[in-house]
Formats: sequence, C-alpha cells, structure tokens
Amino acid sequence: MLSVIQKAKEHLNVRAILAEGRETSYEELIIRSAALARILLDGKSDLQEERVSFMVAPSEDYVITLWAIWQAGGIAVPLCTDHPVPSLKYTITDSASSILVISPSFEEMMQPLAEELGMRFMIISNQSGDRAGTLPEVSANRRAMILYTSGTTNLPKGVVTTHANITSQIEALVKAWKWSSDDHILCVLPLHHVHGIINVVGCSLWSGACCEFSHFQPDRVFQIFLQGKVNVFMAVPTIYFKLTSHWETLPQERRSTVSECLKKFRLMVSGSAALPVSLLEKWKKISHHTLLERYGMTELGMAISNPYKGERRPGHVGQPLPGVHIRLCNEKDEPASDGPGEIQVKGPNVFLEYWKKPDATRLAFTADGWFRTGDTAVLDNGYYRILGRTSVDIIKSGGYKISALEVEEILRTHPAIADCSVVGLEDDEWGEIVGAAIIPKGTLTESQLVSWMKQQMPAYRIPRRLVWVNDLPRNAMGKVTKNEVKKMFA
Ligand code: MLC
Ligand code: AMP
Repeated sequence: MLSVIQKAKEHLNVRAILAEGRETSYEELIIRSAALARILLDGKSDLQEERVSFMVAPSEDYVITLWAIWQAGGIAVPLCTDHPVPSLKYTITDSASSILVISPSFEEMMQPLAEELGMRFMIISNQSGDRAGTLPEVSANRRAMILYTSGTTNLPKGVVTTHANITSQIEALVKAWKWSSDDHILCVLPLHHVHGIINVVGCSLWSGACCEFSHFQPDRVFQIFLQGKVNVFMAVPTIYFKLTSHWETLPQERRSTVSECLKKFRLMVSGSAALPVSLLEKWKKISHHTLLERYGMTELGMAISNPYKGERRPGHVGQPLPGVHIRLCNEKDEPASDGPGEIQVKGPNVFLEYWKKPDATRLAFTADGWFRTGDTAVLDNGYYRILGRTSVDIIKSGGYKISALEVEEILRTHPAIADCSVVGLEDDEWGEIVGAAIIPKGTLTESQLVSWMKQQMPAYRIPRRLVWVNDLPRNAMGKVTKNEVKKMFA
C-alpha cells in the first residue's frame, strides 16, 4: 500500500482538511480517493504510469484526485489553476496526458481542450462512487508526479519524481520541523509546485495534522489566524511582504491582536526565494518569530534548512536536511570546500529525470551522480548562504521561477515585435519583477501589448516594466548583454 495512504490510516477519524467551511476526515479522503481510483482505472488493473493531468482547486478534492491517481498507478500532473489555455495545453501535451480531471468551475475552459486533444474528461464530484474492486500494488520506485519548471531552455521541463522521492522529501521535513498531529496549517500556496504540494499538504497529511485552504488575501489570512486554530504557516517572501504591508495599515488595536495571535504559532517558514534580512526583521517585530528560512527546488523538494531549534541565521539557509548530501563545486565540478561554488545535491529526495528529455537529464547531473542546481553559495561558519544563480536568464518573481528565454520566445511571436530581451529587475515586494526591452516594428501601444500578453501567459510571467528601444546591447560575439539591458530600466 502507498505510504501516504498507510499514514492516513493511522488517523481515520481525525479532521484532515478544512476548505470553505467543509471538513473532511482522513477516512473520507481514503474512501473517496479509492473510489475515484477505480473510476480512473475504468476496468484496467493498473494505469501503468499513464499521465493524468488535473486542474482542481485547492481543497479536499485536490487531495482526493492526487491520491486517486497514485492508487490507480498513474502519474499525477497538477495544472496551475491560473494559467491561460496555451500554457495548460503545453503541459498536457508535453506530458502526453490521456486523462484530464477538473473541478466543475473549470468545465467551460477545459472541456474544449480535452476534446481537441482527445482526452478522457472527468469532472470531480463529491459522490463516493464504487467501493468494490481491488487497486493495484504500486511500488515505491514507480513514477508518481510530473511538475513543470522553467529553466535555461525556452520551454518548461517536466520534473519526474517517484513515490520514494516524495516520501523521502516529506519524511525529512516532518522530522526536521517536528510536525505532529496537533498541527494546523493554512495553505495559501498554489498546488502545482513543491512548496504547496510537499511542504504544506504533503507534510501535514503525513502527520495526521489539519490542512486548511484559502486563497491568498492578507486580510483574509489574518481573519483565519484570529480564529485561533492555525499554528503553522509557510510562504514565499512576497507573501510575508504583503502581510507586513497590510499589518502596517491596521489600527493599533487590531495590530496588537494580530501580533498576539501570531506569537502563539509553533512555526513560520519562508522559502522559494531569498528572504531579505530587512523583511525577516520586520516580521519578527510583528510576529515575535524569526522566520525559518530554507532552500529547495522542484527537482529536490527541500535540501537545506535553518534549524527548528537553535540559531536561525538571517540571510542564510542553514544546513543539509536529514539524508540530503550537499557539496559546493567549481565550474569543473570539483569540490570547492566552503565555496563560493555551485550547490550540488545527492540523496533519496533527488528527482528521477526530466520527462522524455534524456539529454537534459544527463546534463543536469555530474559524472558521479550529483545534481547541479545552478545556484551558487558559500558555507559561512557552518551555515550555507545563497549568493545567486549561475544563469541570468532565470528570474524568481513572487516565488515563481520564470525563464527569460521563454518569455522572449512568446513576445517574438507578436507581429509588431521585431526583437526583445527579458530580464529580472530587483523589487522589494516580488523579489524580482520581469522587465522587457522591446524593439517594435509597426505600431504597438503598451496597453495593446499588455492585453495580448494576458492571453499568452500567467500573470507572474508578464513583463511589468517595458522599455521601447531601437537596438539591444550586444557583446563582440553578438550576444545580448543582459546586465546592460537591465540598466535601460534605471
Ligand atoms: C501577480 N502580479 C504580479 C506578479 N504576480 N505583479 C508583478 N510580479 C508578479 N510576479 C499582479 C497581478 O497581475 C495583479 O495585478 C496583482 O499582482 C495581484 O495578482 P494576484 O495573482 O492576485 O497576486 P497575489 O494573489 O497577491 O499573488 C501573490 C502570491 C503569488 C505571492 C500569492 O505570486 C504566489 O502564490 N506565489 C507563490 C508561488 C510558489 O508557490 N512558488 C513556489 C515554487 S517551488 P492587477 O493589476 O491585475 O491587480 C520552489 C521551490 C522551493 O520555489 O524552494 O519552494
Ligand atoms: P523552483 O525551480 O521553482 O523550484 O525554484 C527553485 C529555486 O528557487 C532555487 O534553485 C533557488 O534559486 C530558489 N530558492 C529557493 N529557496 C531559496 C532561498 N531560501 N533563498 C534563495 N533562493 C531560493
């Protein structure tokens, strides 16, 4: 039996999920996911790693769908609920998904796509379905999930993890951060990335804790906190920035009430992008917590973390998590002791492969099997400190990874754009925001371009700052010099 289900069986009558006032127990999750697994199987004995894309709102239905796909022997491909159709179509076709499961609210958007792609189309409902029938035995080394991540190529790659990878990613965090069945976490993160899937939903349900879902809106988050149930929170720095800014607008009395409530939390974690020390300090004044900063990646789950007990050092990400091996290396993949060097990782948490991309998979690992992260760090008195990324073409905005090359490719398909260059620009709120220097051909206004971009890409990838130029700065080899492009926005 899959280990997530085995763990859930330890807490049958306990509340697992709270979403829009609905409570779901672990027992209900088990029953409903097994029933959906049988529907997915549709008479087959095992989906044999067929890909099942699903676009399900963060709720008990999301977990039921995920667990159903796993129990039927399929590979889960979670879709972003905010992506426009072209991005969704790419994920579905690249993963060659044969089944699409959706929440009812996405029917109008997704049914035509499922028909176009000849997929089996299912709308998740709350009927319990058929309880009879066996489910396949799915071994831990089988593929479980594909998450799409942007990289230094122009199209996102599917990161494949096995059940064993996911178990080890969750177990390391449960141990390091002392999760227990007394915990209650609020999930405001999207569920097509490891931060939400593994750190929040995965760890809480592994531990018999309660996972509550809400969309992110600062006042809503404080209202939920003030109900007094939530004691664990995890988010990207942008969310802490937005919560801090909102807290500062509150009347004095409300500020104190919120701060008193935050003080009672067991744990607050930040990650997915660098946490500015100034933000850590502001949040400490508000909440009385030193945020626990950790470092992770879609290909790894989490790798390095500040300690639960002991010094949480501002500006640092801490030490390797249990079972994770870290080294810093020079450009020749030779260990560079305390660095600076590229972070390379080995361990049972490390992903299996990029989906159907053997060359990219080979390049991502050294000859002796270390995963190259592309992040540079130093080891500073026993604590790792991230210095930056090897590639200028990777942008992190609001915790989302964005490939500058991917955005450029999309912009170049616009008939009134001759050429462009996309860069990440430092920003207090978003970490980085996307900027685009554009060489127009013909007439193109900013508002026309913005409304066109909204149909092509999700909000976080849309360039927020635009400059119109006649030419792009290039080096002697003719390559666009991105650091010069950045100066064009000064
Ligand atoms: C949205 N907006 C942006 C933006 N994203 N503007 C600039 N830069 C961005 N990146 C704009 C929208 O267009 C809109 O503008 C306004 O901001 C509000 O949009 P929204 O979608 O409602 O934003 P909000 O809900 O406030 O979203 C912010 C957020 C979200 C921080 C909640 O970005 C988020 O969920 N980020 C988390 C991503 C994540 O989980 N990453 C983990 C990856 S895994 P207008 O004008 O239309 O109002 C990983 C590994 C690891 O990294 O280590 O964890
Ligand atoms: P993703 O590919 O979306 O999973 O993003 C992973 C990347 O996020 C890493 O390679 C880092 O560049 C970045 N990242 C995650 N956590 C941190 C952190 N605490 N500090 C700095 N960068 C981080």
